[in-house]
Amino acid sequence: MLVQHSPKSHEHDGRIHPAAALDYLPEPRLQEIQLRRLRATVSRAYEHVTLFRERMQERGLEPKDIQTLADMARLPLTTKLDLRDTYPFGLFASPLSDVVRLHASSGTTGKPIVVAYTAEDLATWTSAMVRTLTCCGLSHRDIVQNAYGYGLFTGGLGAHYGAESLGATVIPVSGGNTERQIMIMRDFGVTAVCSTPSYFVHLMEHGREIGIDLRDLPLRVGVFGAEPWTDGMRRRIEQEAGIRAFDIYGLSEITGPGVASECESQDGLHVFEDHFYPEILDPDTSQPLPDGAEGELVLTTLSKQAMPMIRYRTRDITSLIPGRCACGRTVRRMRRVGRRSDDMLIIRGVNVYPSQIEAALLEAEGTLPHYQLVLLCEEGLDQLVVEVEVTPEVFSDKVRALESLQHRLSQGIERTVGLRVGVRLVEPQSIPRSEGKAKRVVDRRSS
Ligand code: DLL
Repeated sequence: MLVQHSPKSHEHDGRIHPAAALDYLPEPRLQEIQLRRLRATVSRAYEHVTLFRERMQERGLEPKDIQTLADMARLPLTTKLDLRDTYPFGLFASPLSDVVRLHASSGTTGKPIVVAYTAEDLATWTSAMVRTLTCCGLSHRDIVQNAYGYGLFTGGLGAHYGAESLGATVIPVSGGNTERQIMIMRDFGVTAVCSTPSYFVHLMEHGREIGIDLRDLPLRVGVFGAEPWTDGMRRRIEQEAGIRAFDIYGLSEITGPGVASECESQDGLHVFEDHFYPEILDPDTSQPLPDGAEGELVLTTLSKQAMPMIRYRTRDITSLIPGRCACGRTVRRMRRVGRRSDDMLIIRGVNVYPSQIEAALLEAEGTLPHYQLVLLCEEGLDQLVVEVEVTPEVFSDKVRALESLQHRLSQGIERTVGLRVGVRLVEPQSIPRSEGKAKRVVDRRSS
C-alpha cells in the first residue's frame, strides 16, 4: 500500500531547530566564541596529548601565547601520518573511561585511523548534523531514508542521530540491498535520502529497471556526500529523480559528516565554524592563502574533547568564498571539494583529476554517470583509459554512432585536461557499483 503522498515542495512551518540558529550569529560574537574555544582546545591538547605538547615546545610555544584567532597560524600542523603513528589511541585527550564511541576510517593503505568521542562530542556532532540537514531544507516532517553505511564509517550514525534529533522520521536502512531500498522509498513515502551520490545514481537506475520512476514518488531531497561529485552529476540527479541534491562534507578525523553543508542557494558549503575552524594553505609551502584562493583545507576542531585536532591537513582542495551567502547565514562558505591533493594522476607529465574527467563525460548525451579511470602501462609509458557506460539506446546503435560519441568524449576530455586519453564505451551495468564511496581509479599497471 502506498502512503499518502506529501507535496514535493515542502514548506517549513517556521519551527527552526535551536542548533540551526547558530548559523546566523553576528560575526563579532562568532569570533569571540571561536577564540574562547580555540584557547580551551589548545590548553586541553597541550595538557593531554604528548605529540602536540612536544611540537608546541619545539616552537617555544605555550597555550597562553594564543591570544587572537590570528595566532592560529603559529600552531603546528597535524597530518594523517600523525594519526597512523600514534595508532590506535595516542592522540586521545580523554581517558577511555570518558570515551563513549570509537569510529575508524580504513583509507587505502595500512592501518585504519581511529577517532574517539565523549558524550559531549556526540552531542556536538549531532547538533552539527542537525544544522547540515536544516541547510538541506529538512525538518521534523521529513521521512529520511539513511542509506549511508552504519558501522565504523561515520556516515550512517552521523546522519542517523542528526535526523532523529531534528525530529524527522528516520529509516536506518544502511547501504546495500538496492531492491529493498526502492521498495522502502516507495512504500514508506520517503521524502529525503542520505547516501553517497554514486550510490544514489545506482538507486535511480535500479528503480528504472523495475519500472519505478523516482519522480513519481514524494522524494524531494538528496543529502549527498563522502566523495567528490560534480555539478554535472548534480544536474543529472536532480533532473532524473525530481529532487534537489545537496552536497555535504566532513571527515572522520574532524567529526564525520557535519563539517560543512550546502544550503538552498547551492552556492558553496557553509562551514559550521563555531566548531570547525577552516584555513586554506598552499599545499606546498604550508603558507595561509587569502579567501577565494584555492589550496588545501586545514581544519581545527574548537569543541572536541576526546580527540581535539589542531590544524589538521585534510588534503582536500577547495577555497573559502568571500562575502555573504544569499540565504542569510553568517558562517563562511567553502567551494565544493572536487579533488584531493593525493588523488592526482600524472599521465605523461599532465596532472589529471578524476573529477575533471567526470565533468567532461557528463557534458555529452548518451553516457551514464558510471565511469572508471583505468591506468595501464604500455611499452613503459603510463596510459589512461576512461571506461564509461553508455545508455542502452546508444549501445544498440550503429557502430558509427558509437564511434562518433567516443570521438566527442575524447575531444571533451582533451579540452578539459589537455591530454588525449583512450575512451572505451562499455555496456550498461558493466562497471562495478558501490554501496558507499565509488572507486573511480583502477590501477592495472602491474598486471
Ligand atoms: O566521508 C564523512 C562523511 C560521511 C561526509 C557522509 C559526508 C557524508 P571519511 O570516510 O573519513 O568521512 O572520508 C573523508 O571524504 O577528506 C574528502 O576527501 C571526502 N569527502 C567527504 N565529503 C565530501 C564531499 C566521510 N562532499 C574524506 N565532496 C574527505 C568531496 C568529500 N569529497
